[in-house]
Amino acid sequence: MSNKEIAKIFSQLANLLELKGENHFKVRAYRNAARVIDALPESLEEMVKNGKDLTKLPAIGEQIAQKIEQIVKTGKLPKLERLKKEFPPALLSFLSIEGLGANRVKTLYEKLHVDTVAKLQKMAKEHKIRSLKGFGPKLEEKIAKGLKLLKQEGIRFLYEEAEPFANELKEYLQKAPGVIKVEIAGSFRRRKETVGDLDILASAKEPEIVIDYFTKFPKTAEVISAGETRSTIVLQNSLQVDLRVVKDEHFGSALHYFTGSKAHVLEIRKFAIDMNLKVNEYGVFKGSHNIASKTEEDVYKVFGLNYIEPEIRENRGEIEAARDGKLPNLVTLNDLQGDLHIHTNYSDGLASIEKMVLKARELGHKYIAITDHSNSLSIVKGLDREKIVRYLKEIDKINEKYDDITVLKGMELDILEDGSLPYGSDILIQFDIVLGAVHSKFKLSKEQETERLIKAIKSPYIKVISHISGRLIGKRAPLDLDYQEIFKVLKEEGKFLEINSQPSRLDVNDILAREAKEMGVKFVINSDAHSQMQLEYLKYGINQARRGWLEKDDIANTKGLNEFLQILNR
Ligand code: DGT
Ligand code: CA
Ligand code: CA
Repeated sequence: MSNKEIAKIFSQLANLLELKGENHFKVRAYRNAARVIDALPESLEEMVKNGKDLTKLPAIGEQIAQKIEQIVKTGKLPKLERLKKEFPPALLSFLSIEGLGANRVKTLYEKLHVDTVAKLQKMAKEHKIRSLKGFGPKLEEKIAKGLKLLKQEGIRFLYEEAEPFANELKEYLQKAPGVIKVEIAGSFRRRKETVGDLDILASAKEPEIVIDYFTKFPKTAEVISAGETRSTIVLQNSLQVDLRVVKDEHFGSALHYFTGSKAHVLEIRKFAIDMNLKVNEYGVFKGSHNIASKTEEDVYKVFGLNYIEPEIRENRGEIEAARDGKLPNLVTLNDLQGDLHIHTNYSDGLASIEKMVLKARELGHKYIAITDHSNSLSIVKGLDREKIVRYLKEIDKINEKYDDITVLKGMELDILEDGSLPYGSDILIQFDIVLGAVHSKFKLSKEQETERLIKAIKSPYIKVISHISGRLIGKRAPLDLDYQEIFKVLKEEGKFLEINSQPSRLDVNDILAREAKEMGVKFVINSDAHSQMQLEYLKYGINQARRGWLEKDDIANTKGLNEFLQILNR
């Protein structure tokens, strides 16, 4: 069981106890434990197996340690199972709606008997929520909006949530008797930020044996169907998994079909008709003659197309580009030489500056920027000058100590409501790189928000705009901004647009990234890590960049340090 799964159990436990009205110290203890476990670099399962003392970990006491052992050994926590039976399952999902904490969810449940998404939607529509104590029209509107997001995205899994299951399933199926090839297809292979379900393709001489083995996957909660060549299961975490087993000689065309997207596959089909060919999951047919089916490369080749990477198979012009030899040469993780958005325990990160630097060196970065939050570097009534001095000195010391990595002095600066900055030039001038970000006040009009950002971009100190839309996938809608106008200014000012690699942000998204690229904007891809483990999140940012057709040259942190600093300070 992965740390992520264990963390999720504790966070659900905290939520349910809160709904129940338990002592809030207890609730907080579980929530803190979830946060620590989620960010832990070593596997808890391994630690338990090796008899390590878990209470040495931060936020893990005797009781929580016992629970962890129980989870690792049995796969579940009886206390959580019991609590889950006390509440309708929809209440847990309500908690992910912005503005709804446990108390309010409880009120909705007790006063309006709201226990399904549909009922909550109905109550919002009939304006029955606004008159509840502690609610009001604004909140009612927010709930309605949040519900919409929940329905659109909330039932989907974040790519990163699905990833460990995809890997585990692939490894498992590779051990199925008689299996030849196994590949994860569908939106997961296209590296979409969320996936509706996992689609797996395998090849074998005797599909039934593989299907039977598949339904015995240990984390299966329910077998929905198990036919001769296809099967669907639902895992314990409610992720659905479809398996198709084909003959090995059809693997390429089947992989192309099941990778999708539907729109891309349909467009290829039209392309085939124009060439008097027919295409389906078994191959490309000229009359009754199968002329391409072994590999995806073969399939594209018979159409005279260059190979199209899965990330851009969305029918957004990739087929024409493949025909005309104009496909982008997509950026890869190896191209990155630095990471410019990293938090430490100077603000809300879990590790020290040095710990983050050590991990970044391990990952092969040539340079990084430590960028703690501006408000953590201030005290209530203004700047904490002493803290800033300590912070900057510590970075100097680390630069003296390690000669194979350069640590830039950075800060993630809150852009104020009117677009001005909370610090003056006396402070800002001491920093190598300042990221501008909007963290609060998601309530201005579109024009005001756009103005706010443009004003910040024009400040000589701000070099990067971080997580521009402010969205949290499935939880908080993106800011309504005039993105084209902002991209124009970014380009004019030579400032960078961040692709934030946090799995629930992935901000800017693929579509906006491509639009910005076409307008000549340059990017940085950053982890926004709050722990050592999260430094590896860059791979998710890379996925999003690739989906946005970005190439090495579009991204400033693919350059060596000197060249990077040159373009940064141009
Ligand atoms: P998802 O699961 O919502 O994240 O998105 P996908 O793209 O994984 O879609 P899914 O799971 O419904 O189907 C997997 C692939 O199978 C899809 O990308 C293309 C192929 N496929 C499924 N249904 C159809 C269909 O009705 N027509 C065509 N042409 N292809 C289909
Ligand atoms: Ca799918
Ligand atoms: Ca599917």
